[in-house]
Amino acid sequence: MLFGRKKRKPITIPQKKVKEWKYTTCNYCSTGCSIEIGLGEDNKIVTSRGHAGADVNRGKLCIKGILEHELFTSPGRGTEPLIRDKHFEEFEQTTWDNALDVTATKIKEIQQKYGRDAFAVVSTGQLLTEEFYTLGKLTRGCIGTNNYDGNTTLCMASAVSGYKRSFGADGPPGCYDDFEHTHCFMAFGSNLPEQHPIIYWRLKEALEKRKFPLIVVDPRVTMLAQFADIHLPITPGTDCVLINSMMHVIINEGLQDTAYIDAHTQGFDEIKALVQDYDPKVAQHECGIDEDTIRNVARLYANAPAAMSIWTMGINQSTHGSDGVANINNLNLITGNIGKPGGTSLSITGQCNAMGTREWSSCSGLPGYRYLENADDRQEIADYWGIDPEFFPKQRGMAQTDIFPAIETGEIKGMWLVATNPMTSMPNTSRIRKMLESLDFLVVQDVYRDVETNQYSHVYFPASVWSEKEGCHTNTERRVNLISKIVPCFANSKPDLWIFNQMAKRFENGKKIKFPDKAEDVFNEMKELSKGQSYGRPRNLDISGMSYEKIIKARGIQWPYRDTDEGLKGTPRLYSDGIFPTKSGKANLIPVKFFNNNEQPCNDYPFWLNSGRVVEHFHTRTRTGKIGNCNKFSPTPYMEMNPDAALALGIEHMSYVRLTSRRGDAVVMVQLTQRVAQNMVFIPFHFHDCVNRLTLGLLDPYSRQPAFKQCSVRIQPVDQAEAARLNVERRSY
Ligand SMILES: Nc1nc2c(c(=O)[nH]1)N[C@H]1C(S)=C(S)[C@@H](COP(=O)(O)OP(=O)(O)OC[C@H]3O[C@@H](n4cnc5c(=O)[nH]c(N)nc54)[C@H](O)[C@@H]3O)O[C@H]1N2
Ligand SMILES: Nc1nc2c(c(=O)[nH]1)N[C@H]1C(S)=C(S)[C@@H](COP(=O)(O)OP(=O)(O)OC[C@H]3O[C@@H](n4cnc5c(=O)[nH]c(N)nc54)[C@H](O)[C@@H]3O)O[C@H]1N2
Ligand code: SF4
Ligand SMILES: [Mo]
Repeated sequence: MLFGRKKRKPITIPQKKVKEWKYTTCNYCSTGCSIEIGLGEDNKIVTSRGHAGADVNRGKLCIKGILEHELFTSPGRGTEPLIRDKHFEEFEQTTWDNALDVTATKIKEIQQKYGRDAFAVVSTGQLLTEEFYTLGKLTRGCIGTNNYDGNTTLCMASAVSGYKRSFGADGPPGCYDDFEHTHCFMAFGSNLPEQHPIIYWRLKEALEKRKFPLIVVDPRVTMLAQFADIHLPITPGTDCVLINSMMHVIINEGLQDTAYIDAHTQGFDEIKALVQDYDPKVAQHECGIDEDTIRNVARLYANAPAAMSIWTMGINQSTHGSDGVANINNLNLITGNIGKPGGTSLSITGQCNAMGTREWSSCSGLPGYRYLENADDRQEIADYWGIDPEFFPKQRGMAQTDIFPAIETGEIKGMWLVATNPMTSMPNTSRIRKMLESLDFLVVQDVYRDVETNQYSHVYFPASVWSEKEGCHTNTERRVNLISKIVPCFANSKPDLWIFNQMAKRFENGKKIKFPDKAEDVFNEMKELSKGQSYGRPRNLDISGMSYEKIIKARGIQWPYRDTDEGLKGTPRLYSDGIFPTKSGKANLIPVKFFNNNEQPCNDYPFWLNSGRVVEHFHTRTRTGKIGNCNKFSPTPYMEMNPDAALALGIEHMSYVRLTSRRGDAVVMVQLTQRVAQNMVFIPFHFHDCVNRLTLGLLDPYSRQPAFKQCSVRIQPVDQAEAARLNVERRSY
């Protein structure tokens, strides 16, 4: 029997006529989806699809990945190197040789006049790992500045710092497969459905097979919170109080895993003593979660045969970021939930290759998780590169968030920015603008010449993007995957690897160190450096068994994967044997005493200002701002506001308002929604001259990561016609 219209014509999607599918990996978020790009008759790209055989995404892609192939010819791409004397003059087109010569000369001039560290290099989490390793060689081995860091300080630094303090080394110990085994899932400050849609899909799949509690800690009713069994709308910045209080309940009720604690951890007595101060009766007033809920969640977590936590920026971007991570690790250690299926402390990484930069870029040390502070590590790398170990500093220099203020004090005179856009992404825009304006020399290396930061540069290097080049990424679950070169480089843009190699030739040590042209040869160097022992135990970050061929065949391999390993699987979990890369082999339990040092709402600035992301945009919109559908979903800077709070101020849905903080002001459109509480507003940070004009960005003492999500503002109505005009002017894309 037929239903519906008799002559219904089924919707048909026109055939795309794909001649060949090419393998690559997504270059936006850290989920690490495998993509196949379809080439038509004339080798032009006609479509993309998720790779059905890839374990990460199993054929799925999100809205960004599916349209990523439109990037190659998107507007604003850099075509030729550009140069000018002063940042306010017009650019002139120049040759690569001249742009590189001028830059090398300027770097040397600044270093001779003011010292080696007066020139800073700031990179990203979005290059290929081979490029990161090469930039590290260039910066640490040739240029020799110690003020070298990346935007991962805005993003993952707290996770790195917390992992190192708890386990002795960086590296997320869990994997997506843990969803299939867990009996209790707790997410802190992470909005998976929007920010890691395919990780969320993996979680949903697991939940559909077998129900387990989903607990979400987030001051905002995010999409993940809407799907949660228990939502804890925490007072901003107080996650450590909640976790201490959960541990209070667990320890006082004897729910901890004493056998695991005794065998694999140190410091339990200190934790036990500290959490006595965090009785839920008291803690509830500080963290905003009622005492019964704290007890209930603590019991659920501790009684589960396997429980896991994930977290993202709600934890990392905080003055207690590193402590928050250490405390999540504490919770998992005392309940015996590390390294077992479904029991883990899994930091969800941000950018596509934030892991690659942590592993290989030498930003915070030397390649392969080696330390500048360790003489053996310095010697080993100096020998491998063929230079004098005395060329290396003996301790790490400044982080990105300290490098910028050092421009104000005159310590930093020149800077090279690679694939990052601080004019939009750093806190307190007007201060950042003044810093960039006052540099003697700024070189910007970006795929787009219209990126806001390029307004302040003296030299611009046009870089090639994503599948215009070849190399690896590492995703959230330590999976190394391959980006293949599928299209030629756009115009006269060059791969970042090429740019670094050319620059190396202009420095003395560049003649001593090998700088291979081919990405795979660079990968082979990294493989060699990943082998062997670290502090008397086999190195975890071991990729010596991998090759490009094997990676494609497996659609990504998780490290450690040693040259003695059989099969293509890699290692899904770290620390399954309960042995940690610390001196004693035991994990550290770290007591976290909480004190509230955030800017808090007050009479003058009565609202919490929270910021983050939406699914359709990536960061500062250099890419998604230009790709059809992505920008159509949210083309305008906007703010989520509670309807009752708006009513009290006479503010209407879809009207413009002005926000003012102690730093500056911003005009945005209001979206009324119950997602935010009456005393809070939320603004996606994707728009230039918007939320980061307002943010304070106090720094975490360990990681130097800014607290992007906690500061205070006031809100006033504005002249609607003027605001609309301003908004049109601002929408430059
Ligand atoms: N679509 C899209 N996806 C992305 C990105 C993107 O730009 N667009 N960027 C990638 C990158 S680099 C990153 S780092 C990740 C970020 O991924 P997420 O961290 O998931 O995203 P955010 O929206 O920054 O912040 C997550 C949540 O933290 C909450 N939060 C704020 N303050 C607190 C607090 O004090 N405690 C707790 N528990 N939560 C709090 C916010 O309300 C917000 O919902 O996303 C990655 N994926
Ligand atoms: N208020 C607020 N601010 C935030 C955050 C927040 O939650 N709230 N989140 C912070 C976080 S977690 C992050 S990660 C940062 C991100 O901050 P940014 O790194 O400044 O943001 P992006 O827009 O990703 O900048 C990357 C640049 O690299 C370019 N690019 C892409 N691929 C390549 C390539 O292969 N080669 C080269 N040379 N260039 C390339 C892009 O065009 C883009 O201009 O923002 C931070 N800022
Ligand atoms: S989930 Fe992340 S990695 Fe996967 S397609 Fe979307 S942006 Fe790309
Ligand atoms: Mo990030």
